[in-house]
Amino acid sequence: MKNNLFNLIDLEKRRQASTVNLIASENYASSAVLAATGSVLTNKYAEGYPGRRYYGGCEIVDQVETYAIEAGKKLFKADHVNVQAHSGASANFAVYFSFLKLGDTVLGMSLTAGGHLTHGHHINFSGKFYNFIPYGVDQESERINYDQLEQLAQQHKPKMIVAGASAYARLMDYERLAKIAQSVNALLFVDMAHIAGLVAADIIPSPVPWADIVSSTTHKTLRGPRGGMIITKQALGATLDKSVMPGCQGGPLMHVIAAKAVAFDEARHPSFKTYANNVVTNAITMAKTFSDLGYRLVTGGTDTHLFLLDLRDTKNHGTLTGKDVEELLGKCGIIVNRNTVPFDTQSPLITSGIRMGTPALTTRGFGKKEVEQVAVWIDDIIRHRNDDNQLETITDNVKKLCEQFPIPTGTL
Ligand code: DSN
Repeated sequence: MKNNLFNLIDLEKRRQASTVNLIASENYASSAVLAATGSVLTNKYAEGYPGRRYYGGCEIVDQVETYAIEAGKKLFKADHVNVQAHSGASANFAVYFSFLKLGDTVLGMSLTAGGHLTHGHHINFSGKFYNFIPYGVDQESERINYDQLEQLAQQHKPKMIVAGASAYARLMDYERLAKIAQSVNALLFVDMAHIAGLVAADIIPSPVPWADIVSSTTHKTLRGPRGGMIITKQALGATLDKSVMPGCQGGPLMHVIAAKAVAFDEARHPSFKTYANNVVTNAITMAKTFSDLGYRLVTGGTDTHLFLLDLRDTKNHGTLTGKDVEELLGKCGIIVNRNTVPFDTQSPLITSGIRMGTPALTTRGFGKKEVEQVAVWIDDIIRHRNDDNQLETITDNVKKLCEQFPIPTGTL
């Protein structure tokens, strides 16, 4: 069994090495992040917080967690940071549990507009426990409709407004969101999971000065271990910490907390700023290439690490769904995910769109030439999808490109 399992890990390593990864929420963690995640800190129980634990033997892990908290505060210029949330969804659960009562009214971006399941979708705990009112994007510009949001806030007087998205390529106006929240006495909660690395590198504006609470994952653009974190204004910190533990979680994952600290330090290195800048430049370049090839992009392009192709515009390819294209590209070694687009009539399992992001391939060292090439290959695969010879040639070329750009194993 053990051997089989390690064979599987080895196979996954090879899969990652030999495919082009365009999943906007994935990345390749450094060997220092992987080493901390795989360390003996996994053996330690440490329920509580530094200096206030329910177990003996916590004198070292206390220092680890304190280090991670301070590194997180420094990186995001934050008053208060909780590094114990196991994941982005757990972080959001803890935020709602801290500051809302069951049934409270909340505004959140709808899933088809680019929001996240935990922002009030009816099949998620958030939509079941709280009275979420969805807001969306403008039909024409496909950007957040702040006027509609303001009007919904005035009408429903929510306790909280949730901003942040999983599939929205544009910057958000945090100042306007904060003003709307203040006008109805609501808390502003921003989930910056997707963009945290770009915020850390100061490539795009930070929600931290504007929001009462900010949650994030640490493994997307931030390139750390799989996990969550929560930032609050000082006055909300004690309530939040109590909700995370003992409210929602038991023992913290000290090995992951150590890896978060490694990632926070890595993100303050000048080379991370270059990386984050390249992520956005690559996304803009790739989006423009698709646009030049005749594809329709949601909002016409991107300001961030991701963009969405709208496959409902059929002139390039006939009728194809997101599911079709995800599967087609996957066979040629290009990994993407199907995604709903604004006002999609397809289900989230089928979708009319494809989401693509550049964090992972930028870590690999892809630049302008390579991302343009990948976009052209994707177009070729779609256009020649019934020509096995063409698909075989592209698949070989994808493998060769991956060999030229191995996944870096070093630390920053
Ligand atoms: N599943 C993540 C994403 O891919 O965007 C969000 O949690």
